[in-house]
Amino acid sequence: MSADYTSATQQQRHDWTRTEIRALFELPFMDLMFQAQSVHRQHFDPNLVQMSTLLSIKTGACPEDCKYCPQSGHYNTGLEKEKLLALEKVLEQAQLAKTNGASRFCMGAAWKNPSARDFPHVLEIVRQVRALGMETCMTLGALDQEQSDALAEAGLDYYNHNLDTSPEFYSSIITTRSFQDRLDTLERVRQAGMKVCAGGIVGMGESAEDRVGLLQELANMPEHPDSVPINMLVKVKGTPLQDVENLDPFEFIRTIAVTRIVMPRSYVRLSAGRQSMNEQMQALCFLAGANSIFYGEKLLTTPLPEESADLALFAKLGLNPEQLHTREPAALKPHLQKTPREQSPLFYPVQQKLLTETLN
Ligand code: SAM
Ligand code: DTB
Ligand code: SF4
Repeated sequence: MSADYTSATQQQRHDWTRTEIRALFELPFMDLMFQAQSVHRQHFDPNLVQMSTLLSIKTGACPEDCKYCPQSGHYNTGLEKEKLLALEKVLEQAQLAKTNGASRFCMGAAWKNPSARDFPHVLEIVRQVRALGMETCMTLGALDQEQSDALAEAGLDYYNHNLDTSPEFYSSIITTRSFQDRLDTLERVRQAGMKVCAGGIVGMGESAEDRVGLLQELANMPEHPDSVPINMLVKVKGTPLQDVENLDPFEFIRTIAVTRIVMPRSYVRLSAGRQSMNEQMQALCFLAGANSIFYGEKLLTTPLPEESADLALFAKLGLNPEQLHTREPAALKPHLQKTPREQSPLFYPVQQKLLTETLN
């Protein structure tokens, strides 16, 4: 029988062994879900979900060769490349995201690292998005210490930089940088005082042991990442992983549950791949301890579920979007509040504490 990590006295640990993490993955599904939900309830309101909206501020032609990525310049995915977006365009999208109920605006650029030429523009984007009253997140590739400090100074709240997979599988997926390079950037981000967003991708043909290895690396960093995105591979035509075998959905749900247990206070994001998941699978991910999603029209280049579909699911489950800096439900715009379920006498009225006022 594996250890029970549900006790309220469990501290954040940084010494997880692979044997312990493997044992969690191998628990009977019901036992794993119970442990994950019990841990989740010690630290979070189980009915609140943090919502982030993504924008690609520089698209395609990336010099890195990540085998999963539609934006790598090494593969022909038919993606339309775009230069770094003008400030006004970014602000327009950030305002829209805020109006639609997102509390964090995440901006991604297909770079190996930001250039000296583009960097001042990036800093200005951070300052101005922040002035709209949203949390800011960026993912721009590798950073040196000076760049990390400047981003923190400009007011960037989160930096996203994923470990993606286990150290031993890493070079089968990416050859243009190393696992250690990723750890080094994350350390600089932490030194600069920004919050860390770091997670990975599953469903790339990795072994079960690689999923164990990824979670061990994340959990044993000097501090747990504040936010841990767990991406299910979106198979994009033209990438080397376009035909990789599907991962069993239960294996994905188990990955979310184990992430919740080994990093009990981190936001666990049910990240890429939701478009191919049905409502029941997403509900099991929330039950396993996921409490954050990407919400909006698209991820970076691939589509997300319709916003109305997400809100309909939230209404069915009695989930609410989390409001910025508080762990209170957010006030949704009235046009987003009515769902078919609420209007139908066929369903029980699930208590969803939606407020009536608008966000602005
Ligand atoms: N270029 C920066 C970097 O790699 O850090 C930022 C952008 S990159 C697109 C951010 C993350 O998106 C990757 O680390 C990866 O985890 C995820 N990602 C990219 N393509 C994906 C795909 N097809 N399916 C799932 N996740 C993906
Ligand atoms: C993360 O872990 N996933 C997001 C965000 N961080 C930047 C990106 C997912 C990208 C999926 C493929 C695309 O849309 O291009
Ligand atoms: Fe470039 Fe990031 Fe895509 Fe890798 S994941 S190819 S670094 S945009």
